[in-house]
Amino acid sequence: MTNIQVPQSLLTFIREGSKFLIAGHKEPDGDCVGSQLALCSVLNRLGKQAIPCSAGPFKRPEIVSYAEGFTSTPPREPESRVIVMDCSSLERTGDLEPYIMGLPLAIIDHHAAAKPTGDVIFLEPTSPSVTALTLLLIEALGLTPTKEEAELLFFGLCTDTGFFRHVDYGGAFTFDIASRLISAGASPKRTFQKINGGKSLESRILLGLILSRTESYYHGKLLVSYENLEDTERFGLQGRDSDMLYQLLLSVAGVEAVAVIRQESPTSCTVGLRSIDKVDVSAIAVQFGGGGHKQASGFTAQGTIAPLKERLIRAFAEVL
Ligand SMILES: [Mn+2]
Repeated sequence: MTNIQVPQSLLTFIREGSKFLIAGHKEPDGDCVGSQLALCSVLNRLGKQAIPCSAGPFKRPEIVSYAEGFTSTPPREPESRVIVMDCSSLERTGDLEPYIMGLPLAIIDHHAAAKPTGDVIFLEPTSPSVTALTLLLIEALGLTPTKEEAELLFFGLCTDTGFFRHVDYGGAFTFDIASRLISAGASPKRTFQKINGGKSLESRILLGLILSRTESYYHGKLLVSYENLEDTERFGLQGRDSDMLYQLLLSVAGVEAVAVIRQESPTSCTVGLRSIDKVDVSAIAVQFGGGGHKQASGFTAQGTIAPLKERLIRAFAEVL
């Protein structure tokens, strides 16, 4: 099982407060939104006021429907306390920062590189999601999640783990949490549909177009494709589904890394890089002035697709 302990100071912070602003990072994801809304619901059940706050924008299709439940200009009262979820600094909350600055602050996060600042800190990098930590918090408060809270928490667990695809050896804790949330009323089937369904036909056609242009290098270890300005004109930014695109390209036998170049304007491109295991694509991205993680990174570059593609393929020579 797990030895994650909910800090006593966090329980006290919650018990002694009556009005809470529950904030998350800008450009929220499912984990952020699910944690915030479930915690607000729990605080309401405890007879406390809790306001979900986010600077937005709610760009990811699976969370768009939650946007209306959040405010970006929360009221600030003398007795307000702030809980920041899924990030460790006020700066990451974006335009919320001036509204919550200087108030008593608790942090609940699971990012390994985080350097949290706050009066109370619950940082647990071994946790697959902040929603998992939120479940532990609910249980430590002596409660069990309602069906609606369980659905929100399970949603965040699924988005942060790529519906459990990123869970590796030692991941039993993730399924332990999942089991408790399903017992409390969450449905894996409905959650999967909510995350992966609801796409436009145009977005599937765009995926097909980009896939059909894929070229293979280094005996199939590197796959490269691109999206040009005409695509963006025809399908718009909403039509993009990067996660599914990378998933499909990374499923090819023998592939180790994937690059997708997008012409964003007549003079600039963005490049997304992904790898399966051994290749550190963040080292490639850094060479082009970008950054990210070992398995997922990117950068922005001046110029057009063709010359950039040549340079990018050369950069992979050392690692493939
Ligand atoms: Mn998260």
